[in-house]
Amino acid sequence: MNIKATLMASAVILSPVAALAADLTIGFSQIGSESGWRAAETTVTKQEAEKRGITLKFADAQQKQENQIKAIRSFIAQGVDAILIAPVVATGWDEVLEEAQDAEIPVVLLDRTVDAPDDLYLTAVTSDLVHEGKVAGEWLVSEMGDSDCRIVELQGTTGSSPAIDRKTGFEQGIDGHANLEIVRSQTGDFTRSQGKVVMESFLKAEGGDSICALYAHNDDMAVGAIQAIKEAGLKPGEDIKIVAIDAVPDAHLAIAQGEMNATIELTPNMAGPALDALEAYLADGTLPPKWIQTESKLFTASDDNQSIYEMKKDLGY
Ligand code: GYE
Repeated sequence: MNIKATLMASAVILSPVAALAADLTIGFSQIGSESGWRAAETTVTKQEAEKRGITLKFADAQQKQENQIKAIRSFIAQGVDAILIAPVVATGWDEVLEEAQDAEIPVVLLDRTVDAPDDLYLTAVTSDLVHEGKVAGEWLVSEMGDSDCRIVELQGTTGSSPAIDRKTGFEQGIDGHANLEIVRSQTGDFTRSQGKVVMESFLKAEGGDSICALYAHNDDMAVGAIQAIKEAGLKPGEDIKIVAIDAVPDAHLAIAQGEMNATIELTPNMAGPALDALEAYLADGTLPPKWIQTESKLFTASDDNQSIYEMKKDLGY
């Protein structure tokens, strides 16, 4: 039903944007549920759509790009009004984004970016992924001073923009401090289980006593690594310093318990800014900036992590 018919039929006169939102159908191609943060993003996205009266068609790709591409093509065939994509990896999107463009369906990227011309999407709602890594590196520099520190790194999903950018940023953060050295770096695919397995291999290869710090591209891998460190008879947060990213509830709990040292917050609410931009664009063609940046905040033991944990634990992580 077109907007005018909707307005004429409705007894209550809505604002144009509210009326528009009440009639929108949006497809959301979500990566999967590899981490607590991703689960929270899904929860919040569904809440933000419901708040606006938007019909959300949700597709879980189980971490596979081919499933995302299939879902996007299905959304196009259904004639949705817009498409949200959290792209699992950075490459391989040009063709399907061109198909959405040809169908005049605007696309908004959530939490990750793609290596494609930016005229193929309306905007990207993400944090500054390089900055997050740099903040983590600079925190470790401040923590270690002139002491030598052999670092192991758990990378995110290979080929994803957060894995690429958070690595780059961390290296920038420790640049110029020769006493800090990354001695092992491997993907844990953003999951707790893989974080534990890879940390076990690091401990076996290096020997627990020679590892000073862990930098994990997300908290879930860090939480898995904490288990491995404990099982090796070491004290996480003391024998091995741990810094990660997301600020999920369990990271705040681990910091409160002295088993982790720092995390950088990533808001799970990328959908709010995304849907605001889409509603404005669909209402009157307002073009948003190509990048809508979300905040990044460092949390350490000096914060009231127990209270933050209590506040965050029921938010859908
Ligand atoms: O840090 C992690 C999730 O794409 C930035 O993906 C996001 C990352 C987030 O698996 O928990």
